[in-house]
Amino acid sequence: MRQTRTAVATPMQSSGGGRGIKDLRKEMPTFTPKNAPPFDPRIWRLRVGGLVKEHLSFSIKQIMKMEKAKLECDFECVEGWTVPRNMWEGVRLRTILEAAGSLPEAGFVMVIAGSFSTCIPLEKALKDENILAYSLNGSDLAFEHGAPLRLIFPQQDCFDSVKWVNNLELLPEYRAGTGKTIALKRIGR
Ligand SMILES: Nc1nc2c(c(=O)[nH]1)N[C@H]1C(S)=C(S)[C@@H](COP(=O)(O)O)O[C@H]1N2
Ligand SMILES: [Mo]
Repeated sequence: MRQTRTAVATPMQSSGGGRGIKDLRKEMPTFTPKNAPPFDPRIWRLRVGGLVKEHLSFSIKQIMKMEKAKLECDFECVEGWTVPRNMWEGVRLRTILEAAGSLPEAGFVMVIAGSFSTCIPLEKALKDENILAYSLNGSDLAFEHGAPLRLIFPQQDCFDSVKWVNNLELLPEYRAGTGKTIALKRIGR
């Protein structure tokens, strides 16, 4: 059974005065945009294309058999909340990208989940800490947190940690993704 995670806001004393409250949460809050792509494990694939030596497509079973990686990190959203110490488990983004092999002209990777996307320099994408996660804090990742597979890209903005990733596209140049605009619009910015 999947756990339903609810947001628990725990007001904390801030040392710096000002507004005086830091929005520290115990669990990742849940919000599922209406356009979240549906997940059917029988037909779901992660596709890797664009400037790669080999176009690849993985089932979630295949991904779960690949070398596992764990990452403990805080998750901070531009909205102002933080969830400390999440334990993510999955496969390194690097493992998937190296399986396809990037062509020398590739400079960026577009991480795509349906109409939500973010464009990352390949050099940053290949760092060991970036995980395509299928597990959070010891449980299967819940759909609202991006199952079957979500990126955790700890050195970037919250909207770069794309949920429901189903496509990686290697590009020669930077092309703006839609994620930042979608995420900022949601919080009225
Ligand atoms: N596909 C997709 N991924 C997404 C988003 C989204 O709207 N769609 N929102 C981003 C933002 S702004 C945040 S803060 C986190 C929230 O993750 P959570 O829903 O697991 O708490 O997901 C990120 N990844
Ligand atoms: Mo966010």
